[in-house]
Amino acid sequence: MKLQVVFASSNEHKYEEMKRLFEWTNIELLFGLEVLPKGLDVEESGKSYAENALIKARAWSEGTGMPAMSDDSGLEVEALDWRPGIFSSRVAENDESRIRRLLDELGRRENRRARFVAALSLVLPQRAQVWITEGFCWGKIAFELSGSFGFGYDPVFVPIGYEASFAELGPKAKSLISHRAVAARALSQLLSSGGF
Ligand code: ITT
Repeated sequence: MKLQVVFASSNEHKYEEMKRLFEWTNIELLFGLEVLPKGLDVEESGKSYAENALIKARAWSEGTGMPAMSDDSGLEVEALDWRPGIFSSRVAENDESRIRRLLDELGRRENRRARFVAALSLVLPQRAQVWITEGFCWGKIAFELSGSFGFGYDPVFVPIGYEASFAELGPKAKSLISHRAVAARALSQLLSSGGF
């Protein structure tokens, strides 16, 4: 039987990606808002993705009494001194204004090198265990938006080796090469090497 794990997030897009990434493992991810309909207001006070991921997973595990998995992620842009980074979701109210702000700040700058980062944390209270992994995906910021798949900065992020944005490439490409996919593979490898 699969182990039921609550996904410590109110971001449904992230949940859909994570569910797909863990489908073949012996973990069944349940969307946080379906387990706790009012959600949890967790202060992401950490100084790194890993710290914030752990804060979220711990809070949801305590709030539900279940094992919990979280994702803390962000976009880092070289020409902006690697901002917005861990503040990626907090720089503006919605995806559209976050992207507008990013494109305005970058202007016509030629250096558009960027990377997505994701830290995943899994808290297993019954075993008193905590697992954390990190994944990166390098690419560049496009001059304009394109595509309609995904969420967040996907319409302006072109992964290295491709000529289309994540929002054009869609879920198949993301589940192979995204920061989240890399971190998810590392986590499932760790779990299987730990006899999970
Ligand atoms: P939870 O904390 O509830 O999980 P959130 O959206 O606030 O949801 P984060 O604090 O981890 O999540 O912020 C991540 C932000 O980074 C997210 O809002 C996007 O703007 C961006 N981001 C992360 N992964 C992304 C991806 O795969 N595609 C596009 N943008 C992404």
